[in-house]
Amino acid sequence: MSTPASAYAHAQAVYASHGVDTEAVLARLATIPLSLHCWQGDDVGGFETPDAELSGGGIQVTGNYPGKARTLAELRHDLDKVYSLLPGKHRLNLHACYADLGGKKVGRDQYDVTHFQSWIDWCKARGLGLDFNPTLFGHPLANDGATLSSRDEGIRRFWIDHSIACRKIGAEMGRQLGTATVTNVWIPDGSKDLPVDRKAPRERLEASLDAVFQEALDPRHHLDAVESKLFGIGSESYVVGSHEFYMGYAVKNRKLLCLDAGHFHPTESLADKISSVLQFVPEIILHVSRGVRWDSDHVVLLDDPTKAIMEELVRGDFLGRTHIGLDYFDASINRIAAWAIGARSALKALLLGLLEPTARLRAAEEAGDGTLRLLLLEEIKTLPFGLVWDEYLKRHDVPTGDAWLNEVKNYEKTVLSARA
Ligand code: RNT
Ligand code: ZN
Repeated sequence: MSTPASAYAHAQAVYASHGVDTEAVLARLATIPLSLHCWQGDDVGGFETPDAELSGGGIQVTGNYPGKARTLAELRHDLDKVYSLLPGKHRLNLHACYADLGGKKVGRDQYDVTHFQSWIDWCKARGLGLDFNPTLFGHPLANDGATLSSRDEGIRRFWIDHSIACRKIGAEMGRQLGTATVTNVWIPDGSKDLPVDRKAPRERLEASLDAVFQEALDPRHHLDAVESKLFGIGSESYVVGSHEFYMGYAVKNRKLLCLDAGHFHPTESLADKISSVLQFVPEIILHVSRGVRWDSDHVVLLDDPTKAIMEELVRGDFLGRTHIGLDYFDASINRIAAWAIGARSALKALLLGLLEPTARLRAAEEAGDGTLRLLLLEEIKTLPFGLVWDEYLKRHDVPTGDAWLNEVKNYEKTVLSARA
């Protein structure tokens, strides 16, 4: 259903009465990229071997909805579909296990840019920036739950070499595409049951990271990030790379910190962390996700935690120091729809944040008028935000409402159903 032009004009007038210029907001929104995670398309498997699938690492994809991408070509085809459902220009977030090895067996420690040139070219043709991640899971040398913190020097060396290779690849991606690649290190290391020694693995992890980051890379092409976690499947009692560990590491070494919405106690607010963290680290990455009872990586929704994150980025003027990435994987529903629902929800939350009459709220707060502040926060919730969102989609030639569901259904009928 298309929105009559007068509907947007009405919304524009309502927001203007709150001191918000919707035209300026739509122009700003169009400049903010999401880094779309490649791994929703094939359940975090990658294509290093013909039957690659996620194993180990304590992250878990559930569901077996038909139509999963089986090859790089299929994944790219699916990505094109997803991008066509998103308003604005975005980025691609790639994991090293999506290397284009041309059927050859190559050790992860031997990866170089040639294995990713087809991705760089693909992104260049579409005007997409690239972000990157070494893959320290789904591999025999990660099976005993330790990589960069392993007691075994050979295992540590292998993952250090892989991570070094990935930084070099990331820097080349950033150079060729003319926009810095953020390479994010997340490791699954931890222990299912109570460890006696919590110290030595963390000391080894710090030493390994120092080795990984030894070579300085040009920040115009490349930025380093580290991602913490609270617990995982098989690492319930201890995670080497905890929040305190990486917060300390990032502050000490001027690295970016990656905050994943599923990686904290469920009652903690990720939104609340942003202003603290950005006081001490130069920039952050967000992994916008939705944990349900645990780090389950459900599809992102326009829910209160997501809205609070985006609100905070706007209120604190943090957008210029934040790289917004997505991190969820659901194989129980149409994967393309899952991808697009989550990304569209993140964009909606961002739009809502940008539409907030923050100046009025701030004035109430500064005047010590908590009553007015609360009243306004409630009133804002029923402003005609949906009309502005539809206008944004329309201007970017992206389907709204029913139309977009039809597109996904057509894609399922014509493309996905042919994948046995
Ligand atoms: C795992 C982390 C990590 C992964 C991706 C695939 O708990 O969130 O970011 O989801 O690297
Ligand atoms: Zn994450």
